[in-house]
Order: sequence, then C-alpha cells, then structure tokens
Amino acid sequence: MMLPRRRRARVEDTGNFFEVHFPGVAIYLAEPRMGRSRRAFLTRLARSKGFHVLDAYSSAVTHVVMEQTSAEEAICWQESRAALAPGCARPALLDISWFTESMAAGQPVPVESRHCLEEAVPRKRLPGPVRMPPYACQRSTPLTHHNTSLWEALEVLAEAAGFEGREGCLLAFCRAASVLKALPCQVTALSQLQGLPHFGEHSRRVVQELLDRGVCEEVERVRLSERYQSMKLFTQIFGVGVRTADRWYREGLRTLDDIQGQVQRLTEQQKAGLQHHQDLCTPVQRPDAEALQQVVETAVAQALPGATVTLAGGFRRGKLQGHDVDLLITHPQEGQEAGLLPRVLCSLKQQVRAAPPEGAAGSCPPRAWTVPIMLPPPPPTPQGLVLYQQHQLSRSRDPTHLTQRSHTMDTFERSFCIFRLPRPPGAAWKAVRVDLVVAPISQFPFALLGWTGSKHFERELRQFSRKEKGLWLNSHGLFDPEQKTLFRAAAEEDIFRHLGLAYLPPEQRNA
Ligand code: DCP
Ligand code: MG
Repeated sequence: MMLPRRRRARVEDTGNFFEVHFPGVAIYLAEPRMGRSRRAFLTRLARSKGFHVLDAYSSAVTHVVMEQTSAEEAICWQESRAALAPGCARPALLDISWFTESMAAGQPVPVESRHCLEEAVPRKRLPGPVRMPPYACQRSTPLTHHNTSLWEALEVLAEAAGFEGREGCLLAFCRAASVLKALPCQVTALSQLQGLPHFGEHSRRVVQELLDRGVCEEVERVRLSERYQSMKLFTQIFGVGVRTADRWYREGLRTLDDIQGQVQRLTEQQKAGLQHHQDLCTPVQRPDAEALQQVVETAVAQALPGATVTLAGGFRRGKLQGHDVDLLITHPQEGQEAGLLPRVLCSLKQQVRAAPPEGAAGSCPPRAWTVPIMLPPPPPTPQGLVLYQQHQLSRSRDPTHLTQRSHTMDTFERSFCIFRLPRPPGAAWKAVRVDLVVAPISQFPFALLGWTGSKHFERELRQFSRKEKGLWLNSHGLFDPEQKTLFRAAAEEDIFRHLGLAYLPPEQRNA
C-alpha cells in the first residue's frame, strides 16, 4: 500500500524558502558564545537538512541551542527572555551536542538529560534544603544578598517592635531577617523556609503575603503610622534613644520643629544633633570615611608616635556608606594610650578649616526646616575640624569588670564627635558623626571584634559564647566565670578559635 506523501512545509527566511521536514521542532541558536559567523554557518547547515531555524527568538521556538555556555548563564539568559515575553512556554535549553548529533543523524535526536543545560546544575531558585546554623556568628553573611524586599519588611517590624520596647519580638524579627540575608538564593516559595531556624509563624505570614501579593498589609500599616514615623525621626537625632523619643511622642511632639520648640530641655549632644541633623542624616561615603581616618591618623601620630588608627564599624565590613565613622585607636605598648584622646582632639580643633564659599552648604547655620531659630548660633571662633565632642573617660582599665554578667557596653576611653569633613578648598563642608575609641593593646582584638559589628552579629556572638560555651564576651575580653580566668588573644582569629567557631572575615559579618 502506498502511504500518502506528507506535504512539506516551506518557510521563508531573508528572502529564501527552506523546506521544513520536522515541523514540531523550531530551533533558535543563541549567539552569546557562538559568535555570529559560526551561528550563520550552523543555521545554513541545519536548514539545508530540513530543520526549521528561527533567526529571532519568539514563542514559536521549541529548542534553544547554546555553545560553551554554563548552565547558570543559560538559565540567566532564559530568564531574561522570559521577562521580555511573559507567559510563553519555556523551550528546552540545549547544549550544542544535541544539535551536532541531530545534524549527523539527519533528523532531530530525542532530547536526553545530558543535552539539557538547565539540568546540569540545580536551579538557583529551587535549591534543596539549605543547612543553616542557628547563630549568626556560625554562618557567613555577605553585604549583598538575594532577599532585599523580604528582609526590609522584617526589618521594619523589628524596628517597630524596638520602638515599643518589645525586645523578644525585636529579636525574633532580627533573627529571621538575618537568616534571609545569609541565604544563597532568592526565596520564591514559602516551602523554601522549611527547616530554616528562627522562622516563626509571624515572620512566615509576612513572607507569604509578600510572595502572594507583593506587599504586606501589616508592614505598610506600620510604615505609614504616625508613631513609627515620629519614633524613626526622633531616634535618628544624635543623642536620642528610644526612651527619649517615646517620651517626646507621649508628650504630643511629632516633628523636628516640635523638638526645636523645646530646645531648653535638650542635652548638649541633642542640640548638636539637631543643629547638624540634615548632614548627619546624609550617609557618609567610604572615601569620606577614609579621608577622616587619615586626618585622625595624622593627629594621633603627632600626639603619640607609634599609635595606630583602625577603621571599624560598617566600613570594615565592606559597606560603601554608613551613618558614622568608627575609629579604633591603640598603641603597641600597653598603657601608652592612656589619656591620648584629649591631646588628639586638641590638635584637631586647632586644624584650620578652609572657609566655605559664600552660600556653600554646611550644617551651620540651621536649615530651612528650622522655623523659629532657637538654637545657639555657631561659635564665632574657628573650631577646626571638631564641631562637637563629648569625652568619656575610661571607667575601668581592668577587664575583670567582665565578671558583671550583663555587661555589654564597653567602658573604653571614648569621644562621641561631630567633625567637619575636610573637603577641597572652596567646596561645601559636611558634618559627620565620628566615634573615637581608645583600647589598650591587650584588649584590642576584642575591641576590634566588638566594634566591627554588625550589631546583630555582636549580639549573637555574645549569646553564643554565653549559652553554648559558658563564656562571657564583650569588647574588653572573654571571661570564664567558672575558672575565673580571662582569655588572652593576639588577634580576632584567636577569639573565634577559642569559641570553637570558624573564622569569619569582617565582610561576612553583615548579619
Ligand atoms: N555596636 C554594638 N552594639 C551596640 C552599638 C554598636 O555591638 N549597641 C558595635 C557594632 C557596630 C559597631 O559597634 O557595628 C559600630 O556601631 P554603629 O552603630 O556605627 O554600626 P555600624 O557601623 O555597623 O553601622 P553604620 O554603617 O550605620 O555606621
Ligand atoms: Mg558605624
């Protein structure tokens, strides 16, 4: 019996007609690694053998062929195409081996898993269970991560809980948010949180809502609330903590102008904070932090040759901007550092600043939002680089005060300052918050560890020490309350080792 001859389809491409022998297969040769001329050659070859090869990517494509392309690159490529053409069925992502075998066979060979690029690695978005140790100090947390919007939402709830003094709630949200930062991939389904520590019912609900609807009603309500907005505004003022902000709020104060009206009640620190508020709310950039470090280094070297200045805080963790500059000072000879800060500040105060040009920006005089100008005018004499400083004497030079179990704040000699950021002559100056901390060399590794942060990392490290190791840690030292002994360390690495933790470089402490 004669079989009826199937009509062969013909397709037109750039003016030429090609017979299509395999209508169910439409190939797209992806160019990135293939190169244009090889792609043109392979296209001609395939068409001459009756394969349908499309010049442009479209929803008609059934087989995408790539050459020398990693699975991850291929998935990225496909996702970018999917974003351009949402709703299209996803074609198979194939290695060139499928193409060459098909050419050799004169017909499309069946697709096997060895041909499939996306099967060569697990898909980044659908990882298997992630092993996540419970303490932030037991895992790496880089600066940039894959879950910004989920993390931000939980951070808002943590912050709001902090404003209400709900410490347990604050910690729970901080921990969940920190887990999100440490994940190696983006969370796209609630099931991916399975087995992760610190995801309670509340945090899961927030994530679920964000995944389903893109917004979480509770978070938006908090964000827009008068209470949250005023508390955030007030606690951003230098010298204002949650308790003061709460008192002001309960007294009916809501705005910076309201606070200005109460200037007689403010501490000197708060007055300086208000006076320079706009500048202090503008993030400090890394080059500015490094410039300030150099200025302080010069003054420190003059006051005490051999003393060193280390940039700590967020900048040491690799942040490109921060709310202040944290500088840690020490001297290789124990005891030499005592009483150093007043001399350093004296020298910085004498540094003559470049006069700002007419109308140039700067913190003084107060800005437009200052309706009644009630703050004292800036002092007429030049203050050099120091706009404000509050010196705190070292309260104890003996680290055995670690024996007080609840001790977390350190008692180093310290100065809370506002500096005038040195800028090229003629450029506007900017007020910047600077913390200067002096540590004796024997305590320096602990001070460096404690002042590098992040705040959550430090909290977790202290808790891990106490709960898991029975040791009390703070920025002065590590104390064994049973043996009544202090552990000595020459470097941060020693402290991690003593606690049985893998060393984490500062860039991985962004918990
Ligand atoms: N620190 C801490 N506990 C606190 C305050 C501070 O452990 N209550 C430590 C961790 C911080 C470091 O001191 O990282 C410096 O404090 P900052 O408030 O300056 O924090 P960062 O430098 O991390 O943040 P930013 O970049 O906003 O300055
Ligand atoms: Mg800082």
